Amino acid sequence: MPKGIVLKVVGGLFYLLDGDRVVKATASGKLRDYKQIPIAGDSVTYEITNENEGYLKNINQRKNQLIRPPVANVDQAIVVTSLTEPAFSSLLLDKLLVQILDNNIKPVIYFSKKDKVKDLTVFQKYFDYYKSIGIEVYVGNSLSNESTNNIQKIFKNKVSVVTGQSGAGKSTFLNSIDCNLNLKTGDYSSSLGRGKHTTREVEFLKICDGLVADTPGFSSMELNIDKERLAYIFPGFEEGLNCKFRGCLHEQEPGCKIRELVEEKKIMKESYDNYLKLLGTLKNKKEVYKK
Ligand SMILES: Nc1nc2c(ncn2[C@@H]2O[C@H](COP(=O)(O)OP(=O)(O)OP(=O)(O)O)[C@@H](O)[C@H]2O)c(=O)[nH]1
Ligand SMILES: [Mg+2]
Ligand SMILES: [Zn+2]
Repeated sequence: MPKGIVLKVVGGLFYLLDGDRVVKATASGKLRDYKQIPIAGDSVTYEITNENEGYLKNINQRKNQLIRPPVANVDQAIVVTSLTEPAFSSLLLDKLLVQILDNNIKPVIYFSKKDKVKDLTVFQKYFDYYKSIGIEVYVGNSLSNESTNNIQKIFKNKVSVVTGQSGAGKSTFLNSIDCNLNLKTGDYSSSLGRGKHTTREVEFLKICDGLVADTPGFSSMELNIDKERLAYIFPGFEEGLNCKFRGCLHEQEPGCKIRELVEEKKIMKESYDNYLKLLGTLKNKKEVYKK
């Protein structure tokens, strides 16, 4: 049976990429017969019914998946983070990184809109820090393809997804990598403090010998993870995970290696504070849930 990758899902129709052709498939039988509902990025088998039409038969097991945006089987997630409009937030960046790392996906950071920033040195500490903890970091102006030329290589033979706030510049970034994509972009609204939710659906596109999913941005997001897992996968904590106590939440526990690394400035204090904030939110959530 032929195989394909789900490029996008629109109103019950699945657009499947099989080699060079795109097949529009409906789901055979009822969707509830599937153990999972097919999402973009799924690898599926299908039956051909017409020239470019078919029935989706089966979803192959996913190697990973993100809930928001809903995509499966990606090699890397590129977090598009604007330095301004919308304003940079290291808390949001850390939150996004947590979500990606929690799903065993490799994160890459692209800081956009460097041309709009008067003094770029203000942000240098973030560029340096995220690099120092092993994350690929790029800084660019997506309106000039000159500055995104050196990023093209990361898409080669990979399945990627871009994620980030509405208005951060995800679609503009992808257009700058390949102007044939011609993705719709929208203005930043200073009264709303965010973009205008221009991209409406998750869609995989061919780019630089790879596939990339443009996705709708969001204005807020909630983490769905337990505290122990947060303490384990938080970006930058990897090196220090030999605290004295197993399951250390890196708060006030004696012999906490993470706190030592914060003291030694190997973990950025601001990022550690973000960790404590996220931990606090998760703790409160549980209490509410128990009541
Ligand atoms: N000056 C400048 N403007 C940019 C840059 N990147 C994006 N923009 C602008 O930011 C606005 C929002 O860009 P989009 O690409 O639509 O943002 P998005 O992240 O795709 O937003 P959603 O689809 O709503 O999630 C547009 O007006 C872009 O022209 C950049 O690097 N420099
Ligand atoms: Mg967009
Ligand atoms: Zn600890």
